[in-house]
Amino acid sequence: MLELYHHGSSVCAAKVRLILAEKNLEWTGHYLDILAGEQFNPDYLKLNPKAVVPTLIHDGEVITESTIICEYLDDAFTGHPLKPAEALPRARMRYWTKLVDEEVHPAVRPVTYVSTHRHTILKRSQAEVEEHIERDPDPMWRERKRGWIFDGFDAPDVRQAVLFFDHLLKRMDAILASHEWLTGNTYTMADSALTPYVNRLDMLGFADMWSPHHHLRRWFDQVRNRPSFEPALFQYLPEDLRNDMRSRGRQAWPEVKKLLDNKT
Ligand SMILES: N[C@@H](CCC(=O)N[C@@H](CS)C(=O)NCC(=O)O)C(=O)O
Repeated sequence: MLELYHHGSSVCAAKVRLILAEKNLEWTGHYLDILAGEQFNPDYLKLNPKAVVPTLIHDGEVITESTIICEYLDDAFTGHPLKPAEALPRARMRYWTKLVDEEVHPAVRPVTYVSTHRHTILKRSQAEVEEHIERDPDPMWRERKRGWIFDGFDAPDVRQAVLFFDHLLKRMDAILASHEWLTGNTYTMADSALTPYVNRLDMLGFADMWSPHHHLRRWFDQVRNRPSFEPALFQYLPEDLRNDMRSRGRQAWPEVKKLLDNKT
């Protein structure tokens, strides 16, 4: 039995839901409202001491870290393979999944918080906001989160994150100019790993960031047309949160544009 602790707007959880859908696997969900702080509940911390989603439970065994979960699901179950069989394309696939873990995900958090999540969190009292921040077990993320919530676009790491995405989208476009998918001619875990991040920018109304990149636009259309996309990205995202992210994102776009226009 597969159980997934997840949240509707979590890019990392969406990455895992994409693999589950691509492999046609049955699973049971445990929905944690990460904006309300349910990831900090002591019982959940026993499963995932970093207080983040997703967490997979397979027949009672706990597996954390979204990229590891995705590889595990591909290794443990038959069905559509999402890792290339040959060594070179497999290495290329891992280049992208490593990039997602080390650079793309740390950049999406500030962009998402300052554009939308901070507004939801700031509806609480000052003491409740402080408590929410203090409950994050990771001191580095705790301090960065404090900046995103209280300082918004003035937080020191936001500009760097926006410029990172600008650069990433160009790199993806250049690769996709000569391949149908990120690692070659077949859809792999590299494509599913990047999908929630491009979709995040799209949902926030930042698609102008890649309007000149037509290879990337073609890739995103292909990704969106896969049967896995809608259930993995939107089925678990509550309508009010989706609308909130969309409208807050639209309001944030001029700030993002300003950062893009003043790159140096
Ligand atoms: N490296 C972790 C990162 C997980 C992560 O950052 N999850 C976010 C959602 S995408 C989260 O749970 N955030 C909780 C919070 O912001 O307090 C993974 O890949 O699983």
